[in-house]
Amino acid sequence: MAYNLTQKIIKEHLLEGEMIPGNEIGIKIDQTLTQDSTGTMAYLQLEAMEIDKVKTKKSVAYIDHNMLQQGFENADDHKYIQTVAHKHGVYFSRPGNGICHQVHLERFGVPGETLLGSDSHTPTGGGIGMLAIGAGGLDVAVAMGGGTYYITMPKVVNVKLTGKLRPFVTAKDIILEVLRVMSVKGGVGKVVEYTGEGVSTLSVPERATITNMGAELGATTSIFQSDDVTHSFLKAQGREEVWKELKADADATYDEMITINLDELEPLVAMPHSPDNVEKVANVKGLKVNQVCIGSCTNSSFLDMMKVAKILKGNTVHPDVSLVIAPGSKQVLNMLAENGALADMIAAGARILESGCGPCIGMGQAPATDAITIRTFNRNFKGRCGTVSAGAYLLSPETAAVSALKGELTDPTTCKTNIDVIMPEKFFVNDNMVVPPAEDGSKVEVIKGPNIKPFPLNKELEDSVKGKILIIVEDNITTDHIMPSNAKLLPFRSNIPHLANFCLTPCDEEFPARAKQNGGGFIIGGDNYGQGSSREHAALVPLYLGVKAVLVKSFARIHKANLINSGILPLTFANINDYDNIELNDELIMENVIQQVKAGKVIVHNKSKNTDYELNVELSQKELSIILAGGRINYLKNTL
Ligand code: MIC
Ligand code: SF4
Repeated sequence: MAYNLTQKIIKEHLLEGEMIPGNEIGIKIDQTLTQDSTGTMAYLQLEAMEIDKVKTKKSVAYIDHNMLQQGFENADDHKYIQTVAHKHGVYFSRPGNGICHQVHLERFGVPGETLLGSDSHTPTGGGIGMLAIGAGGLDVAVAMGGGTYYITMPKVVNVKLTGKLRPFVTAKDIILEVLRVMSVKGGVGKVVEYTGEGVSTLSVPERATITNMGAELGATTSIFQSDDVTHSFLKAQGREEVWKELKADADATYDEMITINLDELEPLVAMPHSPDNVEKVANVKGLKVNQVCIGSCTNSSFLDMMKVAKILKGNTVHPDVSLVIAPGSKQVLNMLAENGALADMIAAGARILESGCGPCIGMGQAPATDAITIRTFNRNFKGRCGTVSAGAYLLSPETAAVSALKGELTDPTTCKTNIDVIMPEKFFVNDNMVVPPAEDGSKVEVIKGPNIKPFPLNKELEDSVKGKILIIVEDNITTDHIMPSNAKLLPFRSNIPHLANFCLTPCDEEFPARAKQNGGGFIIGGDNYGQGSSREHAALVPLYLGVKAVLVKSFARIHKANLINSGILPLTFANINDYDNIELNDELIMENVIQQVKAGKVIVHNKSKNTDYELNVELSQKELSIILAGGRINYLKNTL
């Protein structure tokens, strides 16, 4: 039988289930990664599971998100993660070493292995042929403990790349085109596998830009073959020995097919406020720009930075523009410093930021009121940059750099500079910012400062569930809406009670107070509810506020898994028109819940309107047990 690459890797890691799309499968996880903003919860959960030493081939804890030390909170989190990692067999990537996905690709990723990361952009690893999946912290903690990871066997979409990119048309434009075609919910339940002659024209960092931003499709992950290009990249990283060739069988089949002709692709831009709101740069050119941000896990490689430096060299950033640049890793920054490219950037007026997420997650550099900010990042949800009235546009480093000089959105293909960059035969390798775990963890003391509060635990599912509708939200609500993250809130990722005061406030300022007043209740949502980040805070905080069930038209994958792990019932309307017949403060009652949930359908009575709704309960057998137990931790305790 012929297999595509996704199926091959799944088959090699399959522990439970049948590889039929839609079926639940359990796979073995080889590697994990965490970052600091989701990591504290993941390690608190690892500790709660009483696991002494991780059982993966490699687990790495990165510090890259929560980097503005305005108070003791970040520093507390970092200290906790460093000590808990040291104790439990996890490598620790110190602040300054770079963004988790960039560093992992450079230093740790292995073609053909599975990687589970507590960050939605973990699929970056697909750029070197890993099956790399984003998940909530608890799922990652379970995987660190050697537990099986459960997913729905995905459909596989084949994106066939033909031709070759023209100068100034980039990998970012490829993924923006895929987003234009598939939309932010088009990838749910699917893996996107890239093939075709265009693949061999793309370097590993370019492939990683594409798989990284595949997260915005809602896809389980995205993947490229491991070939000569991958070999050269790993060789240049001094890691040739981990390379192996991997590709789909010649007669492999796919569930869907999209073809993109790279010869014809043009520079693209995602307009506010969604990554799939894609336009040609040529159609929006001339837009006055106030801020330009270059970096993030999508576009901060050595290759990207060199192209930017070449465009900036000998020029000056437009007087009305603030240009900030954050190289993705210490490796990248070091190489730019050594070859003079950093000096070119600084001379042109770029403001150099440390290697981390920075403005991408609103950690500083919030734009001015009503400002236009153009970014090489992957998300432009309203308010994510820190300024609700700002308009954020997503585009390539080339478009960003050319526009920073002009002061307006500019089609980069009009630029005459030669920006050819040859991939280095040897990257600068120095892993001195990675602390290996202790030989004997039993002697290591884990330090928990006062910012680190316990996480909430649910109770067994009750047979009668009632409460009020606390909020009704529209389609495509992101976890940035549910649990906003910015410079003010990110330091409190280990403090659920504090975060609770901000839950869903971008949609309704009154939500936290209403939830507290009513002792909890229900959330009503539209399609693709919970897209975006993997942060399980978007489930833990509603749990803390007493939310019992979330009733929506459809869910995004990771958020649904996080709700289940928290023991919150994820329900979908059998008849989506019912969504229109519900009002804020309506009182809902579900009786005989346990039996109904087991049967896969729940009748919800709306007491205020004296009407009934039918809701689907789409859970695997295992998820059902987790929901009945009141969440994953209770389930694990019961099964041990
Ligand atoms: C993001 O890009 O939204 C984040 C911040 O990296 C999140 C993780 C988090 O919320 O901490 C993600 O992508 O999962
Ligand atoms: Fe960090 Fe932004 Fe990447 Fe999330 S998307 S990991 S915040 S750089």
